[in-house]
Amino acid sequence: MSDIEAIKHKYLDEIAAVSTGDALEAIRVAALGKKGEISLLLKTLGKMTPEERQTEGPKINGARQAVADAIAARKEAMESEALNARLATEKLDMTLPPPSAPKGSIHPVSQVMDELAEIFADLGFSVATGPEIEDDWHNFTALNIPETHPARAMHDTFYFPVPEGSEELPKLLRTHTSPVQIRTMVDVAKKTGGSGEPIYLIAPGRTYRSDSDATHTPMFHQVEGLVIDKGIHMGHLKWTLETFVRAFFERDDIELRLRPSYFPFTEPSAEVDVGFSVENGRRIIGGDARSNEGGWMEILGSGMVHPNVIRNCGLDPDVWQGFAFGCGIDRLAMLKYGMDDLRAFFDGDLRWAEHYGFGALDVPTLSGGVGA
Ligand code: 2NL
Repeated sequence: MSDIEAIKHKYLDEIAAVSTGDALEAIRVAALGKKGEISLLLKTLGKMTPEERQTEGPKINGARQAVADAIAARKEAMESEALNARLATEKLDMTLPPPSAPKGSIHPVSQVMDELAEIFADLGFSVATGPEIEDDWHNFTALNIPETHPARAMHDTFYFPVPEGSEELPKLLRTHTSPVQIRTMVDVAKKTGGSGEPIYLIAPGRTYRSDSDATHTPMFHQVEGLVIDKGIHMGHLKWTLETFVRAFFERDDIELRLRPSYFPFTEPSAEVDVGFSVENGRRIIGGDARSNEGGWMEILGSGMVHPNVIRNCGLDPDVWQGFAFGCGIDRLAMLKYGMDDLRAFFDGDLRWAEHYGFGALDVPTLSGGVGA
């Protein structure tokens, strides 16, 4: 065996025996590095006679190529061995149960809003929304509550600061969702050039009053309803509210009682009570309100839209009449689902949300029972 053959085989043996990347790299440097044994042999070619070069050149180059190929092959083999070793130890057991993922739930207020939308959609009402930061005109003036009206004091309004020297009335956080209906009526009047068209809508959303105790939070939710059409009267109002309350509490034996009241934006105005009774020691909405344990509970305010309000929005009150009502959503949720502390609604305690919340797929439907 020539010297070159011997050198080649020495390296091939070493390469076959090596077991780490570092050791393989050391062999590469010793054989093929700048001062490697085979690299130095290649440099001797220059000093040879052409005849010698003819025979030695292929041998030396062949040895260099063979060693380089062996190193590459060994490297690839070691990498796949390492991968196989990892695959063997890091095997996933697909039969193990997966770790449980935290699951969100639908807040009772959102659930009730969805139920309201479902019930009123069935009666031909759409859902309207609007800004929570309002101006004085949409929140008060248009609703027949002029600047000096005592009803303003009843609202405990949150006002925004006014820039110094400005003559403008302060912006405010809406104290009810009525401005949404005002905006709709104004839009309809504009769109129809004052001639008007029927309006059937509910406006659910956040409202704000500077009030805080066990039954009041500074932010709360309200739903208002508005009907504007020709020949609308109190009978339509009472039927609509009765139908709504029976669908919402999912009982047909719920009675309503309308009591005369006062709101600046309705005339006449009525407070609406629902009858309750006691079943199995628990107070429930519906049943015989006139029984010993029964009684009446106020849940809504309502009335015929004041002609001034219709006129303020650009419609003719001699042509268009309507009714409106307002109701606290948080209170509806408490009554239906048995929560007793309003403040817990907005504390963000996940245990409360988990206990009272609804599954994402518990979509209210009339056929399934809106609260199913
Ligand atoms: C209550 C009373 C009520 C209205 C809200 C209304 C809206 C327009 C015109 C006329 Cl745009 N009225 N809303 C009417 C009567 C009562 O709410 O006690 N809410 C909790």
